[in-house]
Amino acid sequence: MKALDGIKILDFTHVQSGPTCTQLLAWFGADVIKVERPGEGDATRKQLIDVPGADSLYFTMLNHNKRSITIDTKNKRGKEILERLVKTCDVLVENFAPGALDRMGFSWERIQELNPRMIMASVKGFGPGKYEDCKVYENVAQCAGGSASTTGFRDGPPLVTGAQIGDSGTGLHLALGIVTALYQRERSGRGQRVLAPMQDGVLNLCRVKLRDQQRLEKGPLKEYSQFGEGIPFGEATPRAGNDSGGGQPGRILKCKGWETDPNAYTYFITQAAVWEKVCDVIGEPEWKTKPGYAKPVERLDKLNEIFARIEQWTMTKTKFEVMDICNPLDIPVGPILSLKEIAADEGLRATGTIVEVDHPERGPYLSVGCPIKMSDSPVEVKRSPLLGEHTDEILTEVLGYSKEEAAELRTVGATEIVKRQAAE
Ligand code: CAO
Repeated sequence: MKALDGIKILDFTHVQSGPTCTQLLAWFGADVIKVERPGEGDATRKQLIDVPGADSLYFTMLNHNKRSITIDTKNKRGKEILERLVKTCDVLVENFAPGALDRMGFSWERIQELNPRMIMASVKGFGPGKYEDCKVYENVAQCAGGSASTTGFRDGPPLVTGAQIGDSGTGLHLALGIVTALYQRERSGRGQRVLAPMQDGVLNLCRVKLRDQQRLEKGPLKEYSQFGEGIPFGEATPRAGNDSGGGQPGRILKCKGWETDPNAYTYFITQAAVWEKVCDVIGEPEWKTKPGYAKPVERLDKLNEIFARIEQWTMTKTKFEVMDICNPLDIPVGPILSLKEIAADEGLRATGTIVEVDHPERGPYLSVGCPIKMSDSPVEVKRSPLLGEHTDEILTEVLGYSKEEAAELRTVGATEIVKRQAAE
């Protein structure tokens, strides 16, 4: 048994944000039925192609454990099938551009008429307001949600991060909204709308930066390296390079081999509780009691000097040796791992966070499995569906059409989409 066994998801998502959400729900046991356009499907199927003719890694890595049905929802018969799906499913998840679902004839009001228990969950770029009609991709959300202005170095431009906090981050937010709405439905008997705007999701993850914005109004941010460097603060939370975002100062420091290996670095945190051990490890035992160094607040204007000294030590060790020495002493450090190293990590493979999946078109590939582990709801990662692979079984087994009707619906859908494309 899985946590979401028996829950049917009408997955009307595409690209990354929505598919991340429905993939998680599938891993938790929901039956996720991905509705795609005949002939094309999710645009990511054919984006960033590495194996000619096969679904891309972009698609396969975001759509595990789902079933795919192709329906042209712009024709009459397609709309009929979609209506049946709305009546049958518990949740509709979508991340179309604003207004697309209304134009298709499936407004929230219409969905409630068809199925009052339906939970309708959407990702949009922005919430209600002046930007609500905008189309949004990952980096736009990172910029509008406060991340880009606070990422990077003070003397450089704003930076986007590699972690897909706008897309996958918002998908996570949406998944939480959906399961919470399912829980409420148990008691209310009613569905509801769930909206996760990408700007809001990124801002939620940048919460500490809004904390700093307000602290800045009361005085300089003493844990930022710019304070120790004597550089005045402006009006807004600045970019803080690799400074730690919390109350325990930290930096990225070079390790042995940094001259040739771009990832021979470690993160190093001088947590107050282990300051004395840090001093011993780097060979500065007198700093344990020296005025100006002994107490955390006294050290704030000397962080550059302190981290430069720690770096002299880390440069004599590999990033893994730093970990091996500091970890037993409870000094928080972390090697900068490349994706090559992560792909080979035996620990991540053992827990199923890195998985090898087989695919009929592309053969075996690596993917990220479910990052959330539940003791009573195990996850088995299954390959993503081929386009329309489950159309017949969904029409017959889920929606109750006869085999003949299903065969006819397939032809009608295909014919009508060709006609429409010709007309366009
Ligand atoms: N049959 C027929 N038509 C279909 C269909 C189907 N099965 N599935 C979708 N469509 C149609 C929709 O009806 C819509 O058509 P109209 O514009 O004519 O109403 C169109 O396909 C959907 O298009 P879209 O505008 O959503 O797609 P796009 O590629 O132009 O834009 C994106 C993509 C991501 C910018 C936009 O969907 C968006 O802003 N989504 C919300 C925010 C979001 O999730 N962004 C992150 C995406 S991941 O990086």
